[in-house]
Amino acid sequence: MAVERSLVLIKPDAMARRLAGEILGRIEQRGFLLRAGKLIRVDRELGETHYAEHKEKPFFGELVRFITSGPTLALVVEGEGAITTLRKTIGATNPADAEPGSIRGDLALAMPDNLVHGSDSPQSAQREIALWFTDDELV
Ligand code: IDP
Ligand code: MG
Repeated sequence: MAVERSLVLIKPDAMARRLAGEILGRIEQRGFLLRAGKLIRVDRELGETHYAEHKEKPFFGELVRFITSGPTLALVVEGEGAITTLRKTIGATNPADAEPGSIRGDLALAMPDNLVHGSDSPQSAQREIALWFTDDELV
């Protein structure tokens, strides 16, 4: 499998619940490497742009309110299968369907507050990393 990069967001619910260390620990223990990181209070424009693919969904307003509700820890992680394998570590979008052992399956119950974001394809990863980070923030 190819070495890939993914945008990871430790979302405001995870920050409020003091789960940033737990979540980052699981990602690091799986073997992924941190290439960039910053704590951001997401504004409406960034939230709407990041989640633009969901603009027409009934939960879009709730989703943007959620992602702008408190600090988010944005990260770029790298490793083999950093897209698909990392999304397995994160677990299914709806925590009710997420397998025990995954981050969402162990630590979350509902949506939109499902703790963590991981890019869903190489194209999404490229778009999202460019949206959240400048080139010189990647180490
Ligand atoms: P993903 O985060 O697993 O990639 P997406 O389908 O891209 O899932 O949805 C983006 C985010 O929108 C989810 O992580 C979750 O926070 C929120 N979300 C998705 N579906 C719903 C819903 O039906 N109700 C409320 N929030 C939702
Ligand atoms: Mg998604």
